[in-house]
Amino acid sequence: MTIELLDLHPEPADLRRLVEEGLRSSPRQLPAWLLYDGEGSRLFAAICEQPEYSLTRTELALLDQHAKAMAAAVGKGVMVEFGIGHAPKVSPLLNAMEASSFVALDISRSALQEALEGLKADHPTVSMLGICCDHSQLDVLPAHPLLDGQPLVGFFPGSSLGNFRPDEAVELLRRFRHLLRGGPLLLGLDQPRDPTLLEAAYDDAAGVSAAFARNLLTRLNRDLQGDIDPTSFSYRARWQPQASRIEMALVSRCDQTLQLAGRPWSFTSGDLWITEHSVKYSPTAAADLALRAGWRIEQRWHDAEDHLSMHLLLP
Ligand code: AVI
Repeated sequence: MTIELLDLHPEPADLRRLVEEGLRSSPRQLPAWLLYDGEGSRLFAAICEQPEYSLTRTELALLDQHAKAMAAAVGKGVMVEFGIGHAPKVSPLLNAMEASSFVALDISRSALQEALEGLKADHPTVSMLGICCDHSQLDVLPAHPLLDGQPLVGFFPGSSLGNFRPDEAVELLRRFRHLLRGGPLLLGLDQPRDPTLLEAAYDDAAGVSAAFARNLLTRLNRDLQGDIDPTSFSYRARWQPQASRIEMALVSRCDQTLQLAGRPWSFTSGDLWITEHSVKYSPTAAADLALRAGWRIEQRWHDAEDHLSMHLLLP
């Protein structure tokens, strides 16, 4: 049983266009997936280990506890995980589903490779396919024997949907409905809670969240011939109650002009470069979102404190 990788990663020309669009917008903000080059994916895995960031631990425990019930509820099918990252969560589900194949998508080739190799060690009989791509732009899954004619089960854990604007989140859920060809989707979302805890989760004492945000600048320097000094930006994470989200931003420490993608970009001291939003959905808000995208929530599993839920969405 092998691991196969397909590369549908965006071309550098697309990257330049996206970055120019994002830096011309007000406030300045780029798509969150740009945070996940190899180093960004490694730093995100380190965030998941921080004591302040409980999301990953809570979700893993929830999956361990309810994998059998989830497997029974989704039925038979090839599991397709959107955005697997460095540290896969799918293991208990593969066991409970007695899976013979698994397909993972991720924007980072190195994270994808590493995640599938790690999974393979625990599931040697499962055939694995990795697709390196931006799943928010994918119109169809590529033709492949693991996918062709098979019923599919989607898996989108980690509250990653929260990193999209609500209108984009609806669009993404619609896209998944189309990609999954009538199959169900397991969607993990964390919920609004004490703002002090949330702000600490996104600005940990060890500075890993700040390093993750600054790595975006290092990545852009490398990929688009920039001269940005990452230390010329400070980092902050703020809870914005009206939008039910954490805003993560780099803040220019001084007046400066950067070179990037072959042109200058001016920042005055205090100017924001938003790196990410993380929207927190209550169960009601999640149900509303699902409905707008043509899904309905059939079932919900949550932790004891009701901070995080795994939802079963049916078309
Ligand atoms: C991947 N995603 C769900 C994380 C989150 O919680 O919004 C990204 C993250 N960024 C900084 N910390 C975590």
